[in-house]
Formats: sequence, C-alpha cells, structure tokens
Amino acid sequence: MEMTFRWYGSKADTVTLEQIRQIPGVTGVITTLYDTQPGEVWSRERIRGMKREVEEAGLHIAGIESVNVHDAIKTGAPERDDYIDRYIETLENLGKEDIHLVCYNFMPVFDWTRTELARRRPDGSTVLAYTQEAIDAIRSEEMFAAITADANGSVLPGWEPERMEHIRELFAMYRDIDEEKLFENLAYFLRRIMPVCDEYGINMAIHPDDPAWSVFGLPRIITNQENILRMMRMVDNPHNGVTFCSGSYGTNLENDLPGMIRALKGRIHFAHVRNLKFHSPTNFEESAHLSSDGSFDMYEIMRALYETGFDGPIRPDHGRMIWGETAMPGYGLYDRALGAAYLNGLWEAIEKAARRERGEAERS
Ligand SMILES: [Mn+2]
Repeated sequence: MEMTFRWYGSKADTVTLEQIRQIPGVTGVITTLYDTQPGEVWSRERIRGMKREVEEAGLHIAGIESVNVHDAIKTGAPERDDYIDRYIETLENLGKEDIHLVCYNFMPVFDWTRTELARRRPDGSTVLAYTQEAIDAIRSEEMFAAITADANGSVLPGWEPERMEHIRELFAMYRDIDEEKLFENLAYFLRRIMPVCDEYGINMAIHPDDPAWSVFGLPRIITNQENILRMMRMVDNPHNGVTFCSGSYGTNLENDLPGMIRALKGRIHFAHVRNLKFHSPTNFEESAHLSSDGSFDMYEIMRALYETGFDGPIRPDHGRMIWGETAMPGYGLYDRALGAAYLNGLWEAIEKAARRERGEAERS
C-alpha cells in the first residue's frame, strides 16, 4: 500500500503540500480540480498544472477524488450520453497525464450526509456526527442550510451552493428512480467508460454511499457486500473496482468490514480507513482512528487489507478537529496526520509479523 493524504488544492485547502510532505510515510496526495463542475471536461493543461504543483512539493498524485458524475448520468436522462462523452474525455486526459486511479460516487442528490459537523467529545475535540432522528425531523430542503451553517466557511465536497440552489429540481429528477433503475444507470455508465479505462489502465473506484442506507427516500445502492458484488458482476472488468471506505460501509453495523475486504479481494483500488464511535445503531460520531477510541477493530481492517495483497493508495479519512485548528470539517491536518502515523504503525507491525511467520515456516 501507499500512504496518501487527501488535498483539495492550494485555493481550497487549509493544509499545505509542505505540511503533508512532513507527515512520516506519506508519499502521495489524492486530489481533484475542486472548482470544476460535474460534466466539465478537465483539460490536460489544468491536470498538468496540478501535477506540477504537487511534484514540486516532493509528492505525487496517487489518484483523483473525485471526478464527479453528473446527475443526468445517474438518472439516465436523455442527455446522459453527452455527459458520459465528456467524462470519457476527462479520463483520457488523466490517463495521458499518467494518472490511473479515479474515485467517484453514484449517490443521488446528496453526497455524504452528517447531521452535526462539530459534535463535542469528552476530550474537547469536535467531530462530524449523524443521528437518524435528526434526519427524520428535517425536510430535505433544510438540510443544506443546516450543513453549511456549521462548515467553518468552507465549501464541503458534494454540498456546493450552486448545486443546492437546485435541490427541488434535483429531487424531481430522481422521482422515478428506484434502486433497480440506479443499478441499471450505473451499469450503463460503466460499460461506456471501461474501454477508455482499459486503454489507459485507469482503475475506477466507486465510493460507498454514506450513510450506507437510503436518506430522504432517495435510493442508495453502494451500501453492502451483496450490492457491490452485484455491481462488479454487472460489468466484470478489473478496472471496475471499489474504494473501500471503512467509515462509510461501517455506518451499517451489519457490514462485517474485514469480511468485506476479503470478499472484494483484487477489486479494492483505494482505501479510506477511519473509525466511528456508535452510541446506538443510528447515532454515531467520527472518532480518532485508534481502535480503542471507536467501535471498529482497526487492526483487523488493516490485516484484511494486508492479507488480500492490497497494494493501492490508502488514506486516513475524516479526522477530529483538535489543537485549536480551523479547517474544513473532517479535513484538518493534525488528526488526519495522527491517523496516517497510526495506520502506518499497524501496517509495519502486521507486515513484520507476517514476514517473521513466513521465515519461521521456511526454516522449520
Ligand atoms: Mn470515504
């Protein structure tokens, strides 16, 4: 695996490349052209500029998160082919610039959903949190105001104001879309983009829906092992793979995270590893990465990645806000850097123990 760090670009991120470069073991960034809209073609010049900036800081681009998919594609609207053509053009340009990993999601209307962006924990840190009760009590139109009021002035990925101005229209677009239809539209999109992925060796890594169930009556399909295996069977190509996000699949306590990693062996192209602390199955908050701070066994998650031969980029995910930092919720420097160091420590221990075991087996 390669340890990486998400970076939104020098205009949008409070964290600098110089800071990322100093986190032990982090060699790559996962980045995006944050000011582009879904459906906009990424030019080679802009991709090259982004690459140059990262490389001049002593890092490299390990992948893109995300190239967003336009709602016309997700809903199967008549103009979807035009938007898929543009998506293919962006993929081609990324491939020509030697970028081979693209994370994306297929979530209707809302990207990840949290009901609190700064829940205070006993140690004084603040974290993103979710309760189903809060979602059930709010109308979907009010969700945007609730989320942005709390965002430290940053624009959250998936919650861009331009998008949310049209929230009623967006809901109307999805009125007739159920899970089956969404699956069909995803398969259509994947079938059309696979040839360019084959040509340029681009791994597509779908990000799970977060939380991993339906919100506001919208269909959600990338939620569990059964559905993700179905999606891979529908378009059976090694470039059609997944982003294994422990914090997203983990929102549903019925998802056995290490078991899923083993079931998806070979098709996990990218990993987001973070921990959640549950107070009830529908009330959780994002904790520190450490196993004992949350509800997941992070050792078992990392061991499953190691034992299935995972060799893609991995990144710490949302961190707590600590030490007085002001940043985009979930995307400060300090706690994610602690997360990266911790995950690197787990990996080193797992790797050395496995090597020792193999060595002993050879000697005996
Ligand atoms: Mn994630």
